Amino acid sequence: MTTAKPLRVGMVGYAFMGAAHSHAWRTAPRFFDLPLDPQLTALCGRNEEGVRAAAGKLGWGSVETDWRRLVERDDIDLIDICTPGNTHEEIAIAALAAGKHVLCEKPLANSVEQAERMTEAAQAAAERGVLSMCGFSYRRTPALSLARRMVEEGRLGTIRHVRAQYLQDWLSDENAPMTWRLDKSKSGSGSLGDIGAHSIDAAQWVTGQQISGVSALLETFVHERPLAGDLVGLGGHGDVGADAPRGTVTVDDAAIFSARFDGGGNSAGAVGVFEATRFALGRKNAMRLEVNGTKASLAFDFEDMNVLSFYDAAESPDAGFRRIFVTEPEHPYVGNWWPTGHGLGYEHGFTHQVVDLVTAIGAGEQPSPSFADALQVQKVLAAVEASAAESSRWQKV
Ligand code: SOE
Repeated sequence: MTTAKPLRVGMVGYAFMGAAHSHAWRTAPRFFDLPLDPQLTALCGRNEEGVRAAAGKLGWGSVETDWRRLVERDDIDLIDICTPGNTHEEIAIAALAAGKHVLCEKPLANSVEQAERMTEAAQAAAERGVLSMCGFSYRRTPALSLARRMVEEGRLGTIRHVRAQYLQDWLSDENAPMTWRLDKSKSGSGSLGDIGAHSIDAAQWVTGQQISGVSALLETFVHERPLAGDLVGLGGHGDVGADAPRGTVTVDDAAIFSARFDGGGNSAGAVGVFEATRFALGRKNAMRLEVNGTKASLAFDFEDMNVLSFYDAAESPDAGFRRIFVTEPEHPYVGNWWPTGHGLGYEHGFTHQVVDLVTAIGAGEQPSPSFADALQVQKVLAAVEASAAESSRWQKV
């Protein structure tokens, strides 16, 4: 039984991310020594029947149907925001003002202006010891954490290329029903902000360089989709027929852009190519990153997430890329789980996110990624949308 002081969590939202975060809050203190002991104190959702059922299933102690009530409760120390992006600003700023730490799902907001106000509130709150983090969980996949460690140790030399793809296919079927992720007023953008944001954050974090400019193309392949009654999540195929009433898709289905990086202040900036789509038929959750340096290259594919591929120019040329199985105790986070070779999954990135957040709060230090880090991602998203809107640079062939 831990002697650590409780950290009483109130979470808003209980769909896919709510389930992943609940698992992380429950599991983190069982596998890692934390300075505070997370408690799943209250779950909030607008639909009372739904949130009660979710609280029972996911292990939350009480329920609320209005996030404003949750934020005011004096038995809550941290607000975890797992709702669509159009609600992030209001909830986060109110929570910070009420002295609650905040974990906010990605992307931080649906616009740079919202993200700037959130970052300002977070910086003011930090001066009062109230801390915040944005949930770019892929950073905490052990293989990507190892990739960053290798770049920081100089093992790749000067970075020349970044190649980032996030490929899913759950909307390839033109009759896959509407979801909040396809409504710009809720999601802010489509593939770009939902999955492209992960690639932008991971590329900047692994290389230590920030994107300084982009040239982009956005595409929407399917402009109308059947409306489904109780659809939740990724496009859960409710029993909608092709003749159901149809709603208008107001976001991108695919985002493609080239990027310049700033060099991280100490070397020539890398160049990058990014792709995010939900129409890569056959690719289910292929979050991929390849970094080419002057001394070595690395490559990661989330669909083979326990492996980091590594090519070292110092080895004999016929050595080729080797597969580092990132399951050794000295690899990031791995030592707290299973013996070598047993592997981890998607949910472990969320548990590691809780571990790092709670450790930072316990130490009174700024968690990473901060809202300011997430604001930088938001600026890249906005630049991609602005570039894609200016077709003037597009050279017809
Ligand atoms: C849907 O594309 C989604 O659930 C994203 O919203 C998540 O951030 C990603 O981790 C998995 O795919």
